[in-house]
Amino acid sequence: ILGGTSALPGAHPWMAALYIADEFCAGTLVSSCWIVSAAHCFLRNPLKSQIRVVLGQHSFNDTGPNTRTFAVQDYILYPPVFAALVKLKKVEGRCALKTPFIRPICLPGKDLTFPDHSCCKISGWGHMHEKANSYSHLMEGVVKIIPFDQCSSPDVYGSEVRSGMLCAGSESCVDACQGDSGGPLACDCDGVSFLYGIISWGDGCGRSGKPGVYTLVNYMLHIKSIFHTVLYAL
Ligand code: 4AZ
Repeated sequence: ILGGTSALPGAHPWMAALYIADEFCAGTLVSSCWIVSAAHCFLRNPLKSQIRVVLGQHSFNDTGPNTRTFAVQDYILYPPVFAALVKLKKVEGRCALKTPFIRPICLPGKDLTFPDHSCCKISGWGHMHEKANSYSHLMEGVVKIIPFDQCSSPDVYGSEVRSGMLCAGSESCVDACQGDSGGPLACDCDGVSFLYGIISWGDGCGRSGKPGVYTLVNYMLHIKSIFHTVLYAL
């Protein structure tokens, strides 16, 4: 995350750290056994045995008394909107148990939409500058939803942004960067946080006129019945 601030431990208890072979991505815990992430983290077809998911993590690559590490039972990709679902392998019959540092985020119902210019939060362990070469402790920042017509105009991303995606950015250059993808764009409604977007891609990080692009979670839930079946059948 660029231009953000340090998150307090436990402030984003749905954050998942995905160690995938020699790559790193974020993800979001949406129920005890399921993580939502980004498909491009899996495009080299990693073996399930090459993936570890750490919940309750504060600093990159750091486990401790508040973290729980899981192997992966399975993963499902939906490349058209760059989404992935990851199922955790149970330990003694269970996946994630709630703690002050581990808790799922709410999924939006199809009627929950946040209007243009809404402020939402991003968080992650990704690069803090476009040319950084290390990951960080958990950072957070606020970004604003940008009208689709603006983001799909030729001087921004043109037809690279499609339906099922949303753009968000900030005048103060808060943005996601490498290592943040798969993590949440969390929007609050009446004090409850919802997983509204998945950090996905963008032209660099924090460049003016080049906002971050996110997978629109309610779109993916409602066009792709497998996601709906998997995620709402829990
Ligand atoms: C990445 O490489 C990445 N500025 C994620 C988000 C953005 C850029 C790169 C958006 O994972």
